Amino acid sequence: MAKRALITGIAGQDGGHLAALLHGKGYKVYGVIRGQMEASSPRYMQVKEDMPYVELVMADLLDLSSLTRAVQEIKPDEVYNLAAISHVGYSFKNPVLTADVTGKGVLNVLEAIRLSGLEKTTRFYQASTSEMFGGLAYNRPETGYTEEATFHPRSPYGVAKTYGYWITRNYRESYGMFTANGLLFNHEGERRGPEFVTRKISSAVARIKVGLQESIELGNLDSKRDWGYAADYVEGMWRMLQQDKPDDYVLATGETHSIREFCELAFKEIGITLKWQGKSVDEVGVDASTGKTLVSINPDFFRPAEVDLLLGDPSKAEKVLGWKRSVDFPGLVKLMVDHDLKLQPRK
Ligand code: NDP
Ligand code: GDR
Repeated sequence: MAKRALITGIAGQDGGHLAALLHGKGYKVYGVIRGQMEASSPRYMQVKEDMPYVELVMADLLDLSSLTRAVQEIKPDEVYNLAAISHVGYSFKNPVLTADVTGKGVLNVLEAIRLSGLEKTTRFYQASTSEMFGGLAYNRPETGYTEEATFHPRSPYGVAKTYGYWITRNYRESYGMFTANGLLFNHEGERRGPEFVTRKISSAVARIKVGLQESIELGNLDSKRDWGYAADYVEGMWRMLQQDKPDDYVLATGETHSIREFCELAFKEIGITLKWQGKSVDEVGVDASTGKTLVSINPDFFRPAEVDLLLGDPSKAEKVLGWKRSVDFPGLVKLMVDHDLKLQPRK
């Protein structure tokens, strides 16, 4: 019989990549979607069209009874908990909701499995994050964060995810559940939401190219991230649940780059060399050949506390899981800009 996988957050970036991967491996894939599952609702229609092979179930991370019902009906072999309020900036504005969904929501999924009596058979993946490390200078290993590094979360999102990480470990230690934390560094691609900086840039660059947009406003240009390609990372999630023993793994590229560098490479894809002028909030990125301003700073995008630099060390995942990312930083930028150029209307 085909293995059954239940994915929460099916409508998000990773949900789409993971559903495709598992479907390709012969799984029967179920996806949690929230809200009223009317055939006429745009989210339902979009997921159905995008992934016709996924069976959608209505549940909410805030609602234990809906999750328990879903788990009892499906009896999944594997549960991938990807649902969350995942935008760091948004979490500062909605910290209580973020704690409930991104933190306590993890407990609800674990409890749904346990209350269904499936704690010895259902394997559980938790979408943990590099945001738990915090990137502060005192706590920044030179060769990158490993599974053993200290947490110092810098946002309500990071704090909520840290609860999710520990409750996942606690259910492993308390009830012998097969639970794994993926400590994933930023991963991006053509499915990335437009509210995240990479997709905001790639989409703006494509629109600027066809004359639909003049320029782009960004926040902190100097933070650095370890950016990989999302399709590589969902392969790592699956591998974590295929091991003999449950454990926690970092997935990362081992390279770090600034938002500024992402901008430069993205504009290069459409033949523009960016030149930076001015300082602080008055800094602008201009087209080196025309002088036209293409990037400016809007302090509204600054965060009350920032994660300055993230760099991961994926040695353990490479060694134990045989995992390796296939797309490098320039390859990622190109893939995203090319994709967004194709979405633009033809003249
Ligand atoms: P997205 O923001 O693209 O997707 C998150 C999904 O969670 C959305 O589909 C959203 O549903 C769903 N969701 C939000 N609230 C609820 C709720 N109350 N009940 C049920 N579903 C809900 O995230 P990604 O795909 O990028 O990331 C997947 C997971 O991995 C997240 O948990 C994220 O925090 C984590 N992560 C992501 C990294 C990355 O770089 N992408 C790195 C490390 C961790 P809706 O569509 O209805 O809004
Ligand atoms: P991040 O991703 O916070 O790392 O969380 P995001 O793309 O939102 O920000 C990355 C960095 O870019 C800076 N930045 C901007 N960010 C956004 N969104 N919009 C802007 O205009 C902008 N300008 C500059 C930010 O300040 C930040 O330093 C992502 C999410 O997917 C999390 O769910 C996940 O856990 C982590 O990655 C790993």
